[in-house]
Amino acid sequence: MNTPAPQTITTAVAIIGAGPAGMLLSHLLAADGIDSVIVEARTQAYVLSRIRAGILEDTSVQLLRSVGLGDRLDREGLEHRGIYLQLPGHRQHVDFADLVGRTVTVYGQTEVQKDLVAARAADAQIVYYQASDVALHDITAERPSVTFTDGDGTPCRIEASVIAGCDGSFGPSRSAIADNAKQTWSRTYPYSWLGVLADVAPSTDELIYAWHPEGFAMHSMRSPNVSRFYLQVPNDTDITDWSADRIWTNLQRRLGEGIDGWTLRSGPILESSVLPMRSYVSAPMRHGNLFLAGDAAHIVPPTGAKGLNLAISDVGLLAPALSSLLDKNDDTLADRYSETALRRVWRSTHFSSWMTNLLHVNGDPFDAQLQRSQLEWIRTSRAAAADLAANYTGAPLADWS
Ligand code: RFL
Ligand code: PHB
Repeated sequence: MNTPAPQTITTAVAIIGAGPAGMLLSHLLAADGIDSVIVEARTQAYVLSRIRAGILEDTSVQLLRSVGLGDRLDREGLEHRGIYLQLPGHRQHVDFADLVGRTVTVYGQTEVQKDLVAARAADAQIVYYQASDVALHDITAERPSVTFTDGDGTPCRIEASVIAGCDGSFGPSRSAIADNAKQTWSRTYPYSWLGVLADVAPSTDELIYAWHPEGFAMHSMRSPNVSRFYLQVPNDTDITDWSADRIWTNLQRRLGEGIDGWTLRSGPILESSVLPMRSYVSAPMRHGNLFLAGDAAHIVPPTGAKGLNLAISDVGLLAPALSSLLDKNDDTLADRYSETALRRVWRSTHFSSWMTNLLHVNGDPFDAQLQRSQLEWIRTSRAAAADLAANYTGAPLADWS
């Protein structure tokens, strides 16, 4: 039997991955009149239901607003002027708005993805969901291509001017760059997070990050009616060992210890899972005509709330670079993309790692004293608090160009 000739699709930018990086890149390119086609391994329903990040930096909010994605975000997003940092007996508010004049917004990654899917119809973006055998070819040639089998089993080939690898940390894009053409750095952490989504109104007005001798705990939220919690757990934790009762008891103890009169509201648990923590950077973020963005190039532990924001800022830098390359044949920004994006990536990598080391117990009593001292320092030194605030809220993209 003859193998059928692949169906050929021609576009300017072949994007691999319909996560926030891929979908937003396509939307930003469409605003500049640049065509793109997205290839995604999963179904749309699966992509829209993944519970992940929940906090948008000021820079991310500004970027989403500037490209018509601000309506629901402005209506439903919860603007927070700071966070609470806690030691047993002390809950301290770090007021970002006062310290650095910037805020953050609670708006789940699933909501950002829904807005991007809604915008897709207007952009006439094409997304191939449930694609398999996705492979990149000729990434250093003038016309690279991507082959895959679509959801109906038809072999397809996208011919493009450039490929954007937005396929997360396990996708094929980063591996398409030969080992001798890239450098990687990584760190694993000796603990994980148990993440819990609960159908209950938050018991706090802003996020609580709590250091506790039994392990870090965090109270986040998704909306006025839905709360998100995290507990530090050992790396080999089996989720079935954590009953609802055990989860609520631990959250109440770690989040409430010594805080007079504060109680945690509990409710039905909608989802719970164990998330390992890793820092990872691969450089450069461009090889020939392949550009990497988001988790395809870097992973941060979630403590600093940077993963989604880095995906957004990468494509905020990449879209104008590709537009001037493809529209005006001007490669100045494209040539600078990797260096510019990596400066921001390393800042967030440092901050995420620093926040993680500050708040998680590792069994070493000396480290515990250093952590307590640093938390005390943030409470008493405006300069230390302002440093945290500047990093947490993120600098404007223009500051990195
Ligand atoms: P994504 O969101 O992983 O999207 C990549 C897309 O590529 C698709 N893909 C492929 N498509 C075609 N062919 C292939 N062979 C493919 N292989 C993969 C995937 O199906 C997916 O749709 O990466 P992107 O767009 O760079 O966005 C990055 C963010 O999603 C990520 O940084 C954050 O969600 C990280 N993260 C969290 N960040 C936070 O700030 N706070 C959190 O609480 C938080 N929780 C999380 C997280 C990441 C998680 N992952 C990746 C395991 C919880 C989890 C479980
Ligand atoms: C979340 O709401 O999922 C979240 C918020 C802040 C973080 C990490 C996760 O630092």
